[in-house]
Amino acid sequence: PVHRAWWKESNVYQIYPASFKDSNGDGIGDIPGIISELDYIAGLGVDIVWLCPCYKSPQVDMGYDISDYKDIYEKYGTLNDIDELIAGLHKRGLKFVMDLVVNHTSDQHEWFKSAISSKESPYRDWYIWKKPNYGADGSRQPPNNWKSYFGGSAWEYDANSDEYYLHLFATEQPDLNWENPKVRDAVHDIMRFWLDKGVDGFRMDVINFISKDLALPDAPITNPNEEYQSGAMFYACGPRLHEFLQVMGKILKEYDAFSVGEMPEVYDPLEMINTVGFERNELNMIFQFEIVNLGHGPTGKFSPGTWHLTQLKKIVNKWQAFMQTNDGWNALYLENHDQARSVSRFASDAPNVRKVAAKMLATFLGFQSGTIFVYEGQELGLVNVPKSWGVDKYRDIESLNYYNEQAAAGASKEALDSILCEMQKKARDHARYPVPWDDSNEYAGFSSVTPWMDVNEDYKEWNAKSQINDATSVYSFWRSVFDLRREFKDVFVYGTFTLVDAFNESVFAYKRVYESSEALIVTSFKDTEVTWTVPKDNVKPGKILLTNYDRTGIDGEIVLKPFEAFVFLVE
Ligand code: TEU
Ligand code: CA
Repeated sequence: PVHRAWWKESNVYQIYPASFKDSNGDGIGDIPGIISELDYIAGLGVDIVWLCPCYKSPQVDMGYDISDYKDIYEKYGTLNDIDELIAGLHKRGLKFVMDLVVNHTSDQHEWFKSAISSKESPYRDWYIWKKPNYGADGSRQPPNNWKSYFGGSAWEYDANSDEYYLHLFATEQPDLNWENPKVRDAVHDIMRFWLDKGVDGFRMDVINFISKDLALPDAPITNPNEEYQSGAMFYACGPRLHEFLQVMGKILKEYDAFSVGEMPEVYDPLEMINTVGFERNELNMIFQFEIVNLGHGPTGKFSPGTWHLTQLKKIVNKWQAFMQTNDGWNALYLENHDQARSVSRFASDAPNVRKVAAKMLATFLGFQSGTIFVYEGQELGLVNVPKSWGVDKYRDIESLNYYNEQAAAGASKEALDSILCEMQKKARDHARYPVPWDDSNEYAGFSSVTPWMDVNEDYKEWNAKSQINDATSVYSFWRSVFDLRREFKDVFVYGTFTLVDAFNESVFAYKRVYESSEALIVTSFKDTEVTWTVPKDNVKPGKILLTNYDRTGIDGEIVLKPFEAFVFLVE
């Protein structure tokens, strides 16, 4: 039987502090701006807010490079603002989850500034240092051939000590050495600091990277055109991961705290089931990357790639099945601050269909088994930035490093245009433009001055104010999804999941069953009409619970309109 728990029945809203709302006219979102919109957030019908990192940081990677885990980035606010945010959420019956980024720190963290100052520093082995390799020609080389996610080698040379330090991400994000018990104790102390302040849990950044193969061996050449290779098989899900997670899990259990682990480079749910098995007391759930990696090309995210609905069905079916049979739990998401807008990416942002497409994706995701995560703006049906934006309007280190690295390597104009084309589909920037609140000024009511990143020009029609009181809006549709999950909790939260008409290339249909309760969820991923026959063993009496058009019933053969979606409850 599936264990019941409050975090299985909760819906989560993710906030990116820089882009949510600017309260003090400096063009940057901040915590008081979030506090000013708590009724908007609570009105959506979510139960938990996850706030991306707001700690002290030089902002090389938008706060995922932390220089003080116990203080707040001054442009976002103060520790008092956090206390006020927690109180405001708790008063509305919502919980508050912070982002725990402990695979690495900023290079400006006190620990690292000490570590790099001398080999004798007590903090030296809080990080991962290795002697250089030397080529046949005597040239100095990094300790292995691993690449960083943000370009170049994953190793940075420190001439002062003639050693390299490891950074899987930016050079300003040195990896912590989790083999060192002092590092683990420091992380446990940070967890307790926030849990004691009333924080209800954590999203844990690349948490499956904390245990690495200590030999740090060269990776096989998977991409012959690249100088450096992915070392993921040696740093993802290493030998001591479950040991480290079980210690953190005990602390979380003490507070009945929420936990979701971000786990890139994981494709085998069985491996991860061990992490989220209910009785294992490690994490409540994990973010896997198989859906959001659809459309990535053979040489990485910004190389052309395609995806098909049958691939999506295979992935969803695998994770739904594993979590059902191993008493694990899914974190269900299509967007976050690292992903492009799902309407543009998995459906269509053409003006005449973007609204029904947004509702179709809400239906597709919203009735699966797991905890639903909605990213700021997804509830409004936001889409990618216009194709008219040049590279100069992009802001993200991942996008810009890649583009500039290719340009510096002499990529042709066609090659660079192709990269910009892929950025227009998949860059993290699409999730980071300011949330449009209204059409009160040219900054969509996000700020009174030019924001750190341009607003999307469609804000006049697509903004919160125009949706919150419109029963036909995407915002209202998401609220209905959450209301129905609560009203029919047994079938939508705890029911079984079965694909219906699994080989259909246009329609993603699935069934949820819990004892005598049964629901059929049908979503068309086509921007044209599609004729679809309800498989005969699914033709049963019942009623439409939710539709993104005006469907009133289903019989054997039906014509689905572009991106049509509905939920049918058998009675
Ligand atoms: O992301 C981890 C991660 O793997 C992403 O970099 C992902 O591979 C990439 O964004 C896909 O385009 C986490 C945070 O969510 C991300 O914002 C940080 O940049 C990264 O870790 C480093 O902390
Ligand atoms: Ca501000």
